Amino acid sequence: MAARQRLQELFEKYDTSGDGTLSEEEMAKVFQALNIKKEKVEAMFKAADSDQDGVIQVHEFISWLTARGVSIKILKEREARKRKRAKHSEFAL
Ligand SMILES: [Ca+2]
Repeated sequence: MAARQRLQELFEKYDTSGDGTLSEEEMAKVFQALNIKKEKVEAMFKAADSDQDGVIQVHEFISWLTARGVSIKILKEREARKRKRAKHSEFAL
């Protein structure tokens, strides 16, 4: 699967409200997955929100992760671990 498509899917997964953007609340989950410290979250969010409208659009999300050299790999591994843990849950994503 192309990296971009993978990131797009990731975006959609974290967009729990399904409104096509990631709010600060939704991004908090991304930061959590990346083990970003709480005190850095605000600066990180601002860095990602390049048009500064207070939400992260999909292109912002993709270019932010790409610019950070993140870590589809890291996220993938974490996802895989999470999936393993959630294996027996009927509602696991
Ligand atoms: Ca934005």
